[in-house]
Amino acid sequence: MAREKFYLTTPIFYPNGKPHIGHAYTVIASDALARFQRLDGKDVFFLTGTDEHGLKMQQTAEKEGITPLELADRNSAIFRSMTETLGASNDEFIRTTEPRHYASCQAIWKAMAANGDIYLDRYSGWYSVRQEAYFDESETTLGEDGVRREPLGSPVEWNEEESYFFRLSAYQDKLLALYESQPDFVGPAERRNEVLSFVKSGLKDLSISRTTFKWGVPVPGDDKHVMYVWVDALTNYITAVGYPDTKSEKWSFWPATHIIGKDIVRFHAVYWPAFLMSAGIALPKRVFAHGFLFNRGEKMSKSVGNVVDPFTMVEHYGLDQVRYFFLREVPFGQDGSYSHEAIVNRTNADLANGLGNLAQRSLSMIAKNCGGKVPARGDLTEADTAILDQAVEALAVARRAMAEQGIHLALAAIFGVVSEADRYFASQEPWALRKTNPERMETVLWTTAEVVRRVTVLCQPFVPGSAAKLLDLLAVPADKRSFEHVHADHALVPGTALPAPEGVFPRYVEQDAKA
Ligand code: ME8
Repeated sequence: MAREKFYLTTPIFYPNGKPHIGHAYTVIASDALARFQRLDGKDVFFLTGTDEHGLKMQQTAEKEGITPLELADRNSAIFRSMTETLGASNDEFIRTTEPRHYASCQAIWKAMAANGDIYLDRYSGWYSVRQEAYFDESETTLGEDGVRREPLGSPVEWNEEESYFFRLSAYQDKLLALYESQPDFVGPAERRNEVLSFVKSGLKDLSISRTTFKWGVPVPGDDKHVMYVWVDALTNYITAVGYPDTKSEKWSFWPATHIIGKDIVRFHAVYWPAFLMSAGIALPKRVFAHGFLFNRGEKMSKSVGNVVDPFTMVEHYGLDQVRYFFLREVPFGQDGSYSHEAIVNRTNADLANGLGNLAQRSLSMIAKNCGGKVPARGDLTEADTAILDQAVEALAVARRAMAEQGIHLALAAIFGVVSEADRYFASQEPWALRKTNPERMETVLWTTAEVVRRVTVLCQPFVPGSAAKLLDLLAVPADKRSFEHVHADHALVPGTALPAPEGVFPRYVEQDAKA
């Protein structure tokens, strides 16, 4: 039977500078979502990349005295290496300067034009280079410093030129009908409301080309114009799955679920579906916007260095620690903050003292008392069955949560089982049973190890490296690690030889305390 397809995207990032922790956050969260569906049996295509055209890229390059492509090459490579450092499992990394992308942009442009939605006129209005967006005069404010700014604070400049327009105004009712008929098209609810009120307040036609600079995809049939960078950028999502070749095998991944930050909801939930409707292309399944991260910088320890640099952060705390922290601590969809204390507290409590400690205690008892083999499983008591079942139930809860991007809720359910298993282990006192009832001790150790196995299989999307090590320690074969194997049918087999146990989640120790 053909597996269900699942296509997930991150925004493509501007490589006008180096990646920061906000970019890393989007990649980590999207990676967890993609890995989860893969482990749950879907045929997943996970895409990230860089957005290399536009005035911002051109101006930054000019300041540095290099070409925009040189700037893009240099920084795109750093973004790519960030995805590797973060353990991202993206299937492709797209760059908008690739030839296949030019072809795809020109094809969607022609399709929109053929539908009568593109016309030539003059544009005059305010443009923010930082946002790469046009603003109504009413959306801007003139500061005391004489600088006019858009609502997020970046300066806008007056721009007047010949421009192609997209007939966005013709899509107001169709978009409202979309949000109505597909209530989960935009999430979370706050973002959906924001989009609804923006569209209800009336849509103006959108300027979609520029003549004052050249760094973009040429408009088909009119080389004086390059496409507005957002037309080009959004189109990456279909380029990557083969557009305009909609007969290709890859195209069967479309439509996608788009994960973005809350700053770019309007582009994804208003402009993008309008372009797609115009071009006769299926609409995305969902656009989910996460919140913004804020650095409680003053609390970060000096030894951490530049903490907004994702590379430094991973080096300092460990990859899975960083991944776990952001995924568990910040409710996905809401704003969040990070600080040294919060990272240390969260990862020490849940990883080192939680799952790590439970695994280490049970596995070292097994090594010492059961000949380094999976212990014998006697009759199970109610307490044994209860904790074993909880791990299976956590899969159902996590599945429901992840279907709605509730990453923190999935993790809460999974780590709830770890806490429960800790209490089970403490109350069963296997160390005391060693002399009084060794058979029962083995059953308790088997149960604990089996719960650790189930929980660890579920942890893979979030802390992939550590979970793999832990599954190695439990001698779980590589092809027995997907979610279908959480079930009791795939339980640890007594007598299986286990490798010597070792710690998987090191406890963070303060630098000063180490000295
Ligand atoms: O907007 N907290 O690229 P960009 C959380 N090229 N996430 C953050 C963040 C923060 N403080 N800062 C940035 C663009 N992000 C366009 C996108 S898509 C077709 C084109 C993340 O480099 C968040 O995902 O400015 C946000 O949406 C994205 O980076 C913006 O990245």
